[in-house]
Amino acid sequence: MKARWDIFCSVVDNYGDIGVTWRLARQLVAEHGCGVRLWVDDLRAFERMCPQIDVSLEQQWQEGVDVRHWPCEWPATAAADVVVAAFACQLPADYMQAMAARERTPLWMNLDYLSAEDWVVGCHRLPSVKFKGVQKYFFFPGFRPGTGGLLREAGLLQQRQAFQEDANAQRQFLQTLGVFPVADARLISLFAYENAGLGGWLDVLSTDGRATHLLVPEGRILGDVQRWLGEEGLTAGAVHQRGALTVQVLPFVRQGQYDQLLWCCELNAVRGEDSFVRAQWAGRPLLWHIYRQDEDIHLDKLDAFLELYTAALSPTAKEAVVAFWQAWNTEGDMARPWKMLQAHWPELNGHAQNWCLEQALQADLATALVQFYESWI
Ligand code: TRH
Repeated sequence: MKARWDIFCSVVDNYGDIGVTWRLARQLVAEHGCGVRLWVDDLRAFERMCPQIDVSLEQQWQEGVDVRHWPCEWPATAAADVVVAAFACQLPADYMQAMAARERTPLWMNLDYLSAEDWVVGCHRLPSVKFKGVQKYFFFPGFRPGTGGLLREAGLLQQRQAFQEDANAQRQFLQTLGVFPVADARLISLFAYENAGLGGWLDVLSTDGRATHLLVPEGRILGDVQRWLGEEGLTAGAVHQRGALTVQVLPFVRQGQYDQLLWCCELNAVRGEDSFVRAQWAGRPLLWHIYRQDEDIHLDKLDAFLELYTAALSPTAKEAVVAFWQAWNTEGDMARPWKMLQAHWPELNGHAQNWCLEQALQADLATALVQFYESWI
């Protein structure tokens, strides 16, 4: 009998919490035959990326996953064989009792935040707290060997490659979003938090010798886009041109469609955790807007990733990437680093593909979790 899993997701903000757990839950079902209950406290955030969700239901099946609304009043329920608390969320007290009451205690893990910092390797799979004999473990995703790896569905890179080799498929996909770029336009996707540095970048794109078509899914960066355009109330479908730059607002789409959008673009500006990983699987240069944390500790995480990601680049290409990412994350001047980046584009493009292949050598996160469970029992 395959193991039963309970995954707990508390939506703190935005879409990363549900984005990661929904992806993991589906993969455990589809590729490992696990029985998965996904407990989510905010079905509205879930609905954005999975529109078939019925937010009024306490229980529903979605793509083989038993989706449960995580209610304030916890229902009496038996604990599963494997329990994943995503991003250090606190489990319901009654559920913890149910874990302790099992004849064979469950494997209890905290699925941590993604970081490229080197201490992660030493902490991955270490025991954490204990509750009445039930041991909790840290489980860290990561980029380095010795971490839990990254979420990556089987066949993802082959699918991506076939799509990127098929200009027709890309054109048709973009058309479904209402996107009709002019010939030879540079496609850039822009998913980011509010960023005062955006204007400087858009200025340089609008005066560039090559046309750019900027695709902006509805979200937090839209205010800055509107300010730069001098337009108000932009919603999905809006298209505005300023010089060489066309700005188009897109609807928030399903995760699978968002992947395809990333695969179509020459550069993807992404944020948080899950879109950041998906942009790496796209095999194209990326720009990461890291989630801001108190006392700027996110900047250490940013540096750690940059150190790893740029290790194989030539010194000047590395300098360009570092300058570009740091400017974006400190709301600095984007014009100069953007120009530096252009001078290294072929190298950066090849590097993005190599990085993707290198990361894919590690077991994916879902497989690593299953392997941990198998070695634990
Ligand atoms: O939304 P994010 O900023 O999420 C998170 C949360 O803020 C979280 O609390 C924090 O800890 C974490 O960042 C670091 O960014 P992220 O992680 O990229 O999640 C976005 C999800 O939305 C991802 O699964 C991709 C998905 N998505 C779509 O499905 N369709 C879309 O159109 C877009 C733009 C995104």
